[in-house]
Amino acid sequence: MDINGAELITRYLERQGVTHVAGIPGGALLPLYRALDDSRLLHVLARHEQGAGFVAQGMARVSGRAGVCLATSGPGVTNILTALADAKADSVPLVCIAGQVPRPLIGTDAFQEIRTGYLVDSVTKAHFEVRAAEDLLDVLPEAFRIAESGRKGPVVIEVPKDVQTERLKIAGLPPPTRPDPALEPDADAIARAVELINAAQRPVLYLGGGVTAARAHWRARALAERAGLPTTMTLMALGAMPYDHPLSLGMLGMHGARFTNHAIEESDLLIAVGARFDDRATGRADRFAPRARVIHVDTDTHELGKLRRADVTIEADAAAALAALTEAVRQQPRRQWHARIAQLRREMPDDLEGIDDVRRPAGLVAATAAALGPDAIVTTDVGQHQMWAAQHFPFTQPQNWLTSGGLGTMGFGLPAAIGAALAAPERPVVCFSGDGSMLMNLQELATLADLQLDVKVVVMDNAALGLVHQQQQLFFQRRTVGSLYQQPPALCAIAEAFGMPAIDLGATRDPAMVLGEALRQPGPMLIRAPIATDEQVLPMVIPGRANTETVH
Ligand SMILES: Cc1ncc(C[n+]2csc(CCOP(=O)(O)OP(=O)(O)O)c2C)c(N)n1
Ligand SMILES: [Mg+2]
Repeated sequence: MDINGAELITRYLERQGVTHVAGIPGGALLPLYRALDDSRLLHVLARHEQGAGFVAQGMARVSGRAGVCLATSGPGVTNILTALADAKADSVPLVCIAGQVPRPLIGTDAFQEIRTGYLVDSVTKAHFEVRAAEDLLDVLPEAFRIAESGRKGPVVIEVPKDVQTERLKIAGLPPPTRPDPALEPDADAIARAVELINAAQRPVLYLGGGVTAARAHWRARALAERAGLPTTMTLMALGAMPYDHPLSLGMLGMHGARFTNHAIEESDLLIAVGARFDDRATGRADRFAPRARVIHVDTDTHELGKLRRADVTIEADAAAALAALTEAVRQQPRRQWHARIAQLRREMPDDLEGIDDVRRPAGLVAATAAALGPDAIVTTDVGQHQMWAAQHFPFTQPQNWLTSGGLGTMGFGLPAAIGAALAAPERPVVCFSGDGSMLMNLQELATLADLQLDVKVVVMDNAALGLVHQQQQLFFQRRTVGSLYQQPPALCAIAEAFGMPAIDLGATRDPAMVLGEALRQPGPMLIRAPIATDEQVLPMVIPGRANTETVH
């Protein structure tokens, strides 16, 4: 067949099963956009390349397959960097196709020329600088293989404009790519881990985002139930164990429940699966689970022993390792340990203040969850609202929870919600945002209005960069520099100006009823929820201290 480089890209993406590409056109990508018009691929026109990157992330986090985004050379690439870095930090599979100036101009400071490879190197799993159309035959499958194999992540393919128009004759398209087979665990390591689990008196299963990424949550539940393991989750793994499961300890770390952090403090064995001992989860590392031996399961060998020495390391896919452990461990009721945890839970009950009042953060999250039901997909931005959603939304499925955990990127929530709704059009999607984060990718309201997706954006408006404000109040002598807004924007009027309906819970006498009605209405909606500026996310581990030292 006789095609050009751009057509080769679109034909391959179709073959690979890609349905949507999110991006913004520009000079260096126009041949590819010409080819899109002849393809079955649906183009999602974002309003900023960072938004396009997060739309692709939303699709990827829900579907488990690589999301695809497009950015033109120069400013398109610099704009999309944050979304790539975010995908790297949270191990989200992405393929970003970036334009580049024509080959003869590379290295001449041409219009919109940038050294893409140099820029993206530290925030991607791999990047390819294509210099001939026929190289795409190898690069395209390889990019998807790398993005979706092992520890997933973002890959950039840089394609000069004249490579997109270069004609070539090919016998056929490369076949679609499958990820590499999952890494199987070493039998000796499993045997040593099983011995430790069987002998432990106070074990805790510690699940991270790797369990969600591997869709291994049901295997984690099976192991926990067989071996009687109380189970805690990082922010990234919420839902891996349903919130109301008797073995669930909920979230650990900086804003985790106190009894959870205390249970970990008392544990004699930590079984970490797809978790990387991030400082937000561990608090002061040398005081995290100080009496515990450690079994560490991860598909990425660089994580094993990186922050905490492990007694047994298992380099393997989470699902495969959990299956092998479940098959071999002894069934144990562990009544004493469970009784001790129940006692800790009674002594340090969850802070449920405001849970029945939609004008308070906890109540707003709980009422939203009740109205949307268990199938809802939740995205968040970054700040207090993110932590309130994490603490109070009753998660039962980890792939329903999309949050920027590793990089903590304000502006993630809205475009990720758009991507989630594209990947799962039959499901309700809600984005919990903050008045600060909302402004970081506000322009994507236009994308949402175009697409008319069933996405509700609940903005907790506290006229503040609340999480920063809280830390200044607690730890910086109340010097609230730069965290309070003088002139809060009229968010509902803004949404309406973008062509979206909006309601203000602050302008009604019955916010609970209005909220429920708004959430049940199909299509997009912005819901403004005024929140008192002095509301705090509690408990909170004092920065730099052990997880048991909290403000609460
Ligand atoms: C892009 C980016 N810039 C700065 C920060 C630092 N930061 C973390 S939370 C936060 C405040 C977020 O404010 P808002 O979205 O209103 O959420 P709130 O905490 O008020 O609920 C800031 C500035 C960040 N996480 N991301
Ligand atoms: Mg705020």
